[in-house]
Amino acid sequence: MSAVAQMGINAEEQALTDGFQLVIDALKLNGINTIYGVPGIPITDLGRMAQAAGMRVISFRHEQNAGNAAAIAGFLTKKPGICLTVSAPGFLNGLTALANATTNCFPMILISGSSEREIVDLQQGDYEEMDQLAIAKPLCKAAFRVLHAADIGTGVARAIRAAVSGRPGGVYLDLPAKLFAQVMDAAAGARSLVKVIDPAPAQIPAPAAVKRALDLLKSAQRPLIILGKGAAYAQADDGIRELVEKSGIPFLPMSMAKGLLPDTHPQSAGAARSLVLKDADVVLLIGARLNWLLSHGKGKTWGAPGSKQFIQIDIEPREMDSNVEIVAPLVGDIGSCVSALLEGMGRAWPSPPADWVSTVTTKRDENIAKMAPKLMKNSAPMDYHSALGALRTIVKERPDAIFVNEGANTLDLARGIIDMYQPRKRLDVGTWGVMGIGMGFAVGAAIETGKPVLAVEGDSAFGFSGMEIETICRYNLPVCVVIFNNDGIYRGTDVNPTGGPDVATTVFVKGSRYDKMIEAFGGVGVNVTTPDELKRAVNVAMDSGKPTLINAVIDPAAGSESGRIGNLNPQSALRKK
Ligand SMILES: Cc1ncc(C[n+]2csc(CCOP(=O)(O)OP(=O)(O)O)c2C)c(N)n1
Ligand SMILES: [Mg+2]
Repeated sequence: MSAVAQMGINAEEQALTDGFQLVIDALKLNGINTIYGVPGIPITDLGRMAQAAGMRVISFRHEQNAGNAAAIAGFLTKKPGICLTVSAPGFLNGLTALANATTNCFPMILISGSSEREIVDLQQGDYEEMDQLAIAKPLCKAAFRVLHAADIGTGVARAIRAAVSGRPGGVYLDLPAKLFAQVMDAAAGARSLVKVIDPAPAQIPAPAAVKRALDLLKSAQRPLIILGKGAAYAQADDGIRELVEKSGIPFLPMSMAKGLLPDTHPQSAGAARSLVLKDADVVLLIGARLNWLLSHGKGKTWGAPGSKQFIQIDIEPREMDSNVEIVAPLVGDIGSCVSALLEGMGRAWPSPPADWVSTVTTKRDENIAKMAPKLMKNSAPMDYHSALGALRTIVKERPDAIFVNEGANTLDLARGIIDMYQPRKRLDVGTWGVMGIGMGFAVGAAIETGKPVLAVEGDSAFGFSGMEIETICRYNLPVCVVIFNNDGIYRGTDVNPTGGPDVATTVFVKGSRYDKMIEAFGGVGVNVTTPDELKRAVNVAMDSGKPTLINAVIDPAAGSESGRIGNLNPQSALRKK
């Protein structure tokens, strides 16, 4: 072939684009610059090309952890986090994270490669054959498949809108292998892309609904504000703080709303939870759902039947009345609803009755004082309180670090003991109480925020995503993992009732040294047995920013069954304890 003819072909190639490139261009056009995933057929080259195109492509050891990283990226940034997987098994591994994201209202998009439609639909046994779209549909907010390169722009745009508009959630985007190799004219390809304008439009509450809510709130004798993780997601931090402070009403943060206002705020009722839930007469829910975490808004926790009236702010109209009657529903996005309430409150909003406020603060201060001595013990073996007492000081001194937390006792006690000072710094097991979010959340949070991460993990909880410490070392992320090692699930002391050679179902190898695991990947491992040693080791890790894993030896007898939710274990009348 002549040199001139060769040049002609090159020029022609330059004027073409393909499915791989269009997916990357569509994401970048919409400001999405990070992908979390695991490579393999048919998406290996997609990851390579995305990296070559300047995107951050973070490869994990298991898709569930990549999915959790994407989900928490969505929570922290209000942009959908992207998880990229291979077909069938990789897709299924990512699906747990997608379902969990949807349950928690985190915007994410699971993009999975899939096998050839012709073969899948005839069930002829293709490589990693699975009808992924059908399987994903009931587990997420929306699911789409793109068959033609010219539709990639529309597919990505629809996925983004579905993930972040209204109540955020998980979206599945199915991209069959053949799509990536499809070639089309580059100019037509560029024109086919869609930049999503205003992906999460404000939803303004109706004035009558705002008035109804304020009238009820004003009439309250014992008002309470409950902040949920939706309030944290909204990034309406200043407005929410102003609303709480202007109203003078005690507030209770749900777990991932901690720090929206500091836990040390004078109006915080965090340490008087039982009292405020039982005795409040009007409750304003801001981005918090009346699910199991709030005992469904009824029963013993909530005091006398009929003693409560609820005002609820939620972007999803169908959330109203899901568990109990909502007397004043306020449907809209949280930022707009809070602004409308503030405006309606005017200048002269009356303070809540002083005896209510002082009852709450007295109870809170009593409970805090009761707890204090337990947090100060410096002995071995550590119990949860003494170990958490050490970490509590560290978080106070480093309020902008991100705190990731999972486990049973390790979770429930840390939630109560560790005060948070800034919004969106506490990331945990969320609505499902799922184990396995730890390392995915830690990686996602470190990548998205650039802040140091402190992940406090039960030894069981850690095991669900533990292999990702290699990922943390590979990307040299400023993550310090502390494992509360009590030799098992809830406790390390159970015995096999038969006396047989198998250990009990809830216990692990005694005296495990998780710190040695990270050394295999060049990270720093430390074994600690006292709160002072723990404090020292965490401070060194946080100062250095080096990937660190601290094995914190906890008394195997210290925990209780299922942490704080042992009451949810079914009890048969036949089973004597
Ligand atoms: C995916 C998943 N599997 C199982 C569970 C049940 N579960 C709840 S807490 C927990 C582990 C608790 O042990 P650990 O993390 O060591 O915390 P500890 O109470 O011992 O401090 C398990 C397995 C769950 N919540 N999620
Ligand atoms: Mg444990």
